[in-house]
Amino acid sequence: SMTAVEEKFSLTEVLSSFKACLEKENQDVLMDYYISGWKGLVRFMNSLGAIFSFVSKDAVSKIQIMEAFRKSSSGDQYRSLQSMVAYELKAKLVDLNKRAEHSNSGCRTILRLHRALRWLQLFLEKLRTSTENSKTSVLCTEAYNDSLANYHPWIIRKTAMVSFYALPARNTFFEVMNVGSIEDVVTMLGEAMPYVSQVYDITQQLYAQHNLLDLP
Ligand code: 1Q0
Repeated sequence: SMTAVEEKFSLTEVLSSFKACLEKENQDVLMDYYISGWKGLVRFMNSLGAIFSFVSKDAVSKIQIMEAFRKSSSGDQYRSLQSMVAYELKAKLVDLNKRAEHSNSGCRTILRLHRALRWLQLFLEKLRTSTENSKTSVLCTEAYNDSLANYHPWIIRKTAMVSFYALPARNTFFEVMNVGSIEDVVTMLGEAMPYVSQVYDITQQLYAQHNLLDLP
């Protein structure tokens, strides 16, 4: 059922979570805002139709894993991505070579979302610079092939590609964002995306520094 809050929901608010993620002093990426950004994105995805439920189910399960860590007795350790990495590595809570007793570590779970954030970044940038004749399925496929596809097995790539054909047209996308005119959307994305990129870059650097970019 739709609540008043859901009806007013706009992509501007969702993307502002990624701005709020970044702690001023030390550039830490704050977990609660990171999670709430993802929750907002999932709501958008759900509004695009049931065909994307295989995507949103996986995103939701990863969000839930992170929420459980945050609510656990070691919740404080998960305050930021930086503190999570330090804590899980020190306490040997990360399966580094193959999934075993720590198959759903915070580090490997966030890595999946992090890779998906790259897709989002590429897709929204393509949407921002697209023209009236651009096909969303093409923009989405290109963004996917340059990001997530590299980590997905054939069967998921195939399913993803097929579902992209069900994406609504460019204009519908702009409407669903609930930001205003196409011009307003372009302006908003131009302002908000640098924050998403910053979150992506800082996370990428953190993971590279600790050799965590290939976690199973
Ligand atoms: C807009 C349409 C959405 C298209 C999303 C493109 C990504 C497709 C990915 C399909 C794969 C999902 C199935 C599960 C994959 C997992 O195997 C994989 C790896 O995890 P694991 O535990 O098996 O190692 N999981 C992932 O790679 C994570 C995938 C999460 C994808 C979340 C994407 C959410 C994006 C939402 C934004 C939609 C709205 C954007 C624009 C708003 C405009 C109105």
